[in-house]
Amino acid sequence: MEVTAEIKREMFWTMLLARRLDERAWMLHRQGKITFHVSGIGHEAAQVGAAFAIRRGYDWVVPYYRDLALMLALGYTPLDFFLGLMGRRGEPGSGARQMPNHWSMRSMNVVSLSSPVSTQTLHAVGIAMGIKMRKEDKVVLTTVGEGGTSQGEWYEAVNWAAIHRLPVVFNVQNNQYAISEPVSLQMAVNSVAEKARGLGLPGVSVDGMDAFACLTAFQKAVEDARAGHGPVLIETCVYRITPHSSDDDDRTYRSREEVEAHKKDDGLLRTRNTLEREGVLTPQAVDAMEERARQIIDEAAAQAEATPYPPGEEGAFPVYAEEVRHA
Ligand SMILES: Cc1ncc(C[n+]2csc(CCOP(=O)(O)OP(=O)(O)O)c2C)c(N)n1
Ligand SMILES: [Mg+2]
Repeated sequence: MEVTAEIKREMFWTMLLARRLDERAWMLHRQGKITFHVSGIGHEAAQVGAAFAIRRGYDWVVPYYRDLALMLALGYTPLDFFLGLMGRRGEPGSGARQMPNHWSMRSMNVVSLSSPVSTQTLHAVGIAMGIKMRKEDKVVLTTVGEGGTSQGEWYEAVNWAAIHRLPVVFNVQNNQYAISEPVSLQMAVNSVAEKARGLGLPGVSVDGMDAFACLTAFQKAVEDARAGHGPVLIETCVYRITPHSSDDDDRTYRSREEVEAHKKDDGLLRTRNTLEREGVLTPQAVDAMEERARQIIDEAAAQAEATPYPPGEEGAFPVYAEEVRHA
């Protein structure tokens, strides 16, 4: 697929919107308007590269909590995001009963994750098994952090997908930390891609700050999986610029110098520079996008804040097929 100037601009816009939304979430947290935020800052380029490689709305997506940019590329809206953060009525995934960032979107074949890390990898493989049994040509994209690949579930799922040559693209967003735990204490091999090879499927490591390198890698993996050649693992090497979540103080386990160095080589900046150099974007066009993002975010945040909390009775709905009333 040719990556036109239009597609490049759309990818950049999605990354920019994700970044500004995420920054607003941190601000809302500091203002005491939300209680928790888990951030995708630093992961956007890789996520957008993945999202633009699949047939959106046709293929299945089983994401993890950092995937704000991925979800925006699938049509999740800033209002959806804020309703989740603020726990307000009408949040599309769970009616505001899930934690924030436990995305789901029925219309786009996005399946919600459970909070125990890596369990979504098993769900993705189950869906892929169904696709194969029905002889469909759909692909499942699933994401996880590198720490999640230490879980037993991860090995079970990837092993099964390799044995049965299931149409899954496993994306591991390796940001070098699982909360405070550095990658060197998560694995004795040099990369997650190496783990994949040990389980019998191709493992590719790609620079996750380079949105277009990611797009190319995911396009190839999706094509192979769709053609029936089996699963592929893509490790996107990113960096989590923020603390793990709003409950984490990352000063206790990594230096400020390390974080600052990564900020200078961030995927959003890099994409902007590349596109300006190619003449696909001008500084004026970026300014206009910034203004548009600010307006969209202001409106969505205000709308979410004006939305009431769900009434207590909605707590059990639609968990049960029929309304349950307690005496
Ligand atoms: C089974 C399980 N253990 C521990 C946790 C708590 N926890 C939530 S996120 C996280 C870190 C995961 O790190 P990684 O997989 O590298 O993803 P990242 O957050 O870095 O993107 C942990 C330990 C959990 N949710 N589930
Ligand atoms: Mg990690």
